[in-house]
Amino acid sequence: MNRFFFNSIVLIIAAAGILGCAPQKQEAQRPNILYIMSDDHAYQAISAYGHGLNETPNIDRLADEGAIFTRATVTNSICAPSRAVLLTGKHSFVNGKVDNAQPFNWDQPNFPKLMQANGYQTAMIGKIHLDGIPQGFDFSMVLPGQGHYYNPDFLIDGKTVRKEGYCTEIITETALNWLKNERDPNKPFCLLYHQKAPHRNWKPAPKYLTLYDDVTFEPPANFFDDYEGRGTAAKEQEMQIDGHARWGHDFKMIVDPNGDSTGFINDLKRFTPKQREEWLAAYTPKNEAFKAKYKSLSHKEIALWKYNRYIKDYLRTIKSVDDGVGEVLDYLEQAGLAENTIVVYTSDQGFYLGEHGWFDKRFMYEESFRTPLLMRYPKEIKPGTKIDKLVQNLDFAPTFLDYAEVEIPEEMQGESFRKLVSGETDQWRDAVYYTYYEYPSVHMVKRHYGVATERYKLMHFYYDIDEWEMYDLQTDPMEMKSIYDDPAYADVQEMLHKKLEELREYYGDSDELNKKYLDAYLAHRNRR
Ligand code: SGN
Ligand code: CA
Repeated sequence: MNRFFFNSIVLIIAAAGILGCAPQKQEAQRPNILYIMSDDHAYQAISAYGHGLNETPNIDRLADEGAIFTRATVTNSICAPSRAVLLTGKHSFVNGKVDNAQPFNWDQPNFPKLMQANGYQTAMIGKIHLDGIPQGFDFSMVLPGQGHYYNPDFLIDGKTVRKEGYCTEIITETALNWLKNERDPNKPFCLLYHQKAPHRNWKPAPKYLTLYDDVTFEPPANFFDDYEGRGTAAKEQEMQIDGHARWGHDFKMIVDPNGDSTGFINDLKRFTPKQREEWLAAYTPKNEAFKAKYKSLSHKEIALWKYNRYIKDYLRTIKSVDDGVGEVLDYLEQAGLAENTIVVYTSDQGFYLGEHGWFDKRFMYEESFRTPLLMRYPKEIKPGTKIDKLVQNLDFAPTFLDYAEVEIPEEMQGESFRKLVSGETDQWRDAVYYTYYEYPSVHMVKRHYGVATERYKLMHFYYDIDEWEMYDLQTDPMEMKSIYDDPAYADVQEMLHKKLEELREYYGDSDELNKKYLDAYLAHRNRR
């Protein structure tokens, strides 16, 4: 072959690469991302975590065929801030969305925007809970605010559309339809499939209204907690199942045991006549049976009934979430997409299922600080992988960008856990930082921040109190007694204070920032 001819061939091959052949090949190899998130789904209510409460066979498939994270945590245990963190990869005090009340700035970089700019097709379907039009998505269909379980409204390209049916099922159908019919099969996709369930006030699907009717659940060992051994914040919260949950809104009584109307009837106005009829047929007999014996029950028996009504409705809504995960995983398999799709299941935070007598979240205590995290990617993650390291929701954005081969912006504060979950490294951070701001507000959980290591936790509650709490999770996994003032732990206390200061400095948090966000919060409340 003469030299000129050879060089020409090289040039032609190179040009073909630049003009599209080579990148297209590479494009086909970049993984799809299916990011499934539910709202307030406690790890205690996923059977793969082994708590024995319920069965979630479809979510469990991700752990069997991929990885389960036992100590994934959030940086701020509340809905909208958690979503802002996962999109931006930055702590609340940096992305600005510190509580549910203050506005979110969509103009800052987020991982879907970056993936979109780098050849991915992106979609957001379900609950986002961030005001404003979502940025970074080729398609978005989101619930305005909290959304409704029955016949929910959705915002599609800024327009409100009411859809008849059950929210969890509608979100699943829409996600499946997007995967099957709407997306461009020549591009890798990134789909955020985000359920509203199992958020309060737990309304099950018509087909699950009587699920668990024949079961009695035992509450956690610390359900009747008296909060001795902890500070003022634990004592003054307003999230007790027996105390703060309401007869109508939470326990689904139209008339309470004392004969007073609860207002719950208004919730049923949104239902179609058929939905209402099915609902009443399922709940009226249970409610009447309880009311008939109410006066003869002890306080403790009533508390246990409340716990059962709460946990059953909560788990019923999860059943539909798990069904949806199954449908979507089945579709990936049928369509030949399972191998090249990273599937993540997580929640915006954890939740109390009666631990300390509570529902809701917000505290840095384990049940709401932790969040479930399961992940499958057959190409890199070995089936049955278990990760105990301290990953956080802060890490999602950099992790997804890493898989998508998109440069991770300097301003993102999380770390990609790609190499951790593939087993390529076991090097990881040894402590995480936490902040919580929404106070005074519903459930009255005081402002706090803190640091957690694998074994210990230190928290500072501030604003209208100034109290420190410290826990040894090895000797006290239920966090029943603060050891902050225990002389035997003086060295640990010193170590944790040091770590806390290091992390605040590293991430850029300070008392001044706390003050700034407090002032903005109080001003926002006064305007309303
Ligand atoms: C609502 C709920 C609260 C819940 C917040 C925040 N009350 O106010 O129980 O803590 O949302 O939840 S309800 O009357 O609407 O049920 S979050 O997940 O959006 O942060
Ligand atoms: Ca939530």
